[in-house]
Amino acid sequence: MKKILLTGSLGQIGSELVLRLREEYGNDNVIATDIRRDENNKACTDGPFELLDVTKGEDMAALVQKHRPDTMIHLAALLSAVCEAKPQLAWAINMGGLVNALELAREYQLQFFTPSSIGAFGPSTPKDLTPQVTIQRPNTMYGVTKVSGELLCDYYFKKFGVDTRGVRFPGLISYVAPPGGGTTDYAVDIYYEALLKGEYTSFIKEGTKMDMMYMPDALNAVIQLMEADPAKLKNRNAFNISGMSFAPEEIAQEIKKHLPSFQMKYDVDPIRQGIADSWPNSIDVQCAKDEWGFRAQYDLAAMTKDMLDKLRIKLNIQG
Ligand code: AKB
Repeated sequence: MKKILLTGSLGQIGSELVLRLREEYGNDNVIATDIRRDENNKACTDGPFELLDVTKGEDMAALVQKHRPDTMIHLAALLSAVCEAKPQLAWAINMGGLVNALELAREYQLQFFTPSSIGAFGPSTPKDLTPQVTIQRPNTMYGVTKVSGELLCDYYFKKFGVDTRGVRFPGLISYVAPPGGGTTDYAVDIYYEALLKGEYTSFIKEGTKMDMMYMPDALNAVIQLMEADPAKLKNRNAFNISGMSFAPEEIAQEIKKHLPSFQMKYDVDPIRQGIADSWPNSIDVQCAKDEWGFRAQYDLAAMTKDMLDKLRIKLNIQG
């Protein structure tokens, strides 16, 4: 990666990945794009930024012609709960945007990254230590777009030789930018509410385990995979990766170690619970370890300490 163009740069991942890439590859070599501008987001202000609606292929092409990147990181997509509420729009953005981006990767021979998700699995997938290659019959529109995306990226690699790479992200937890409309969002919200209100009402029920990962590990994973020796990659789209797996009561227990009076309540949202129930309890990350050296640094305890420390500063909370 020498010159990188990102879509969806002001989202949860993009807001941090753009800055991390600018540190590694230089400000001018990382072109951030998004459908909106936000002068409070450094991804928008600390280097090149362009407005882009990813469903408009000609606009995307004009930016590739203008900036001449060698790499495209395509992040723009709707998350699981929003996809269920607006399935037609989800297809238009998640698949329409991906096809536009892949076509440019083919035409301009760009290295290509796009994330898949644990949402690419479904109710008939093995629930525990879910293998890299397994049954993928998701029953959500998010899952349908993620499996289709994985297959399409494989197709562009095999048919056109595009260097496509990707991971199946679990729920991502960060204190910088909030996620929007995901099923795993509770695991971010809980830290804010624990500090601000001393209690949290979870929309996911007790006992529902899902894979999660702290954002610094997710950013490292993207860079490590993109820099990996292609000869070592047997899989490409997309690698299972995860930092931890927990249920709501387990994250609540961990928070209580730092905030002993913290209280957890439950008011389950049937839509998001249904999505969570269709996803694995924990996935097997061995292929990512073997093929490009994936390692997550943060477990639930280390992440919780860091989240609470960083959010205290961000929210200006003493003690
Ligand atoms: C979501 O909950 O939709 C995302 C995901 C796991 O892909 N965080």
